[in-house]
Amino acid sequence: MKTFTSIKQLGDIKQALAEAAWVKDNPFADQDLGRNKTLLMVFFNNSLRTRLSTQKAALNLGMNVIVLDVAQGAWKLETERGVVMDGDKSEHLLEAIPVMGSYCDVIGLRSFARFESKEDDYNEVILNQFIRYSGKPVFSMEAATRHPLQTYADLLTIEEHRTKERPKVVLTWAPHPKALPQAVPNSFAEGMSMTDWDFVIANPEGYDLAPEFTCGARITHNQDEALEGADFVYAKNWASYSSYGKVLSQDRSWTVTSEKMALTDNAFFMHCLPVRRNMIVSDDVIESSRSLVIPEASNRVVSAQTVLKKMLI
Ligand code: AN0
Ligand code: CP
Repeated sequence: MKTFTSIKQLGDIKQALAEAAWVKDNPFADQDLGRNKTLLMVFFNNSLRTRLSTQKAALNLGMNVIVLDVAQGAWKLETERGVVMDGDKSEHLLEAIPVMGSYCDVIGLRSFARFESKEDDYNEVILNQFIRYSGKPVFSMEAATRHPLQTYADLLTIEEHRTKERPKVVLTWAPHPKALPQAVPNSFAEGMSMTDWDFVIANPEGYDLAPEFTCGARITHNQDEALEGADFVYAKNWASYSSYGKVLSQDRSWTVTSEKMALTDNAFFMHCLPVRRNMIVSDDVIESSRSLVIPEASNRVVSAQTVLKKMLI
C-alpha cells in the first residue's frame, strides 16, 4: 500500500478487522519487516495518542522512528506557491517535503483542517503535496477531512464488544468551546458505511456532515430519538460544514450524561480523545464500566501496526 488516507482503502472491512485482531494477538510476529526502515512522523498539530501509538506500532515492526513537530523548532513553512516570501516564513513546503522524504522510508502526516478555505481543506492540499513530492509512501495521522487510523481502531473496538449481529451505533455531536475539524466524524461515518451495522448520526441543525462522507446514513436533529435502543454511543464535537468552520451552538443539552445513556440499551460510550469532560461527556459516563475510551485508544497501536505492515510489504 503506497498511501493510506481513507478507511475505504482497506477494502473488505470484515477481513481488515480480522487482520487487526491477528496483529493484536501477535504484536511481535513481524519484527524483521521494518529492519533498517525509518518512519518519519510529521506533526503540524498536537497529539498524544497518535504520536505514541504510531511510534509503538513502528517499534513492534522493528522500524526506526524520527519525529518532526513542525511548530517546534523547524523553519516556519510557506504552503502557497507563488508567494513572495518576504514575511516570517523561511522555507517552502515544496523544498521541505522532498528533503523529509530523503531521510525516511515511510511518512506519517498530521495536518488538520485549517478552516481558512473549505476548498483547500476538502482538497487535502497539504496531504496531497506530501504524497506527490515526498517520493515515499504516506499515511494520514489525521488530515483535513479524515482520521482513518482512528476509525480503524474504533471499528475494531466495536467488533470486540458487540453482542448483536447488527448493533445500533449512534454518532452524536456534543458541545465544545472551540471549532474542531470534521475529520473524526467524517471518517467514522465512512467506516460505518463499510459495515452492515445500524448507524445513525445525531447533530443539531447546521451541523450536517458532507454527504460524501455520510454515505446515505440516517441523520436526525433529535439526539434523544437517536439514542433510543443504542448499543454504542460515539460522541464527538465538530464545527459546522455548511457554515464552514463556525461554532453555531454550544448547547449543553447535547452533553452525553447518564440521563442520556439511560435512553440506550445499556450502550457503550466511545470517544476518540482528547475529550473535554462535562462539555462532551459527564464524569460519571466516561468513568463508568460501559466507557470504552481507554481500550479504544489502546487499539490505536493495533490499527497503526496493521496499516504500517501493509505499507512495508
Ligand atoms: C482534534 C479533532 O477534533 O480533530 C483531534 C482528535 C483526535 N481534537 C482537538 O483538536 C481537541
Ligand atoms: N485520538 C487521537 O488521535 O488523539 P491525539 O490527537 O492525541 O493523537
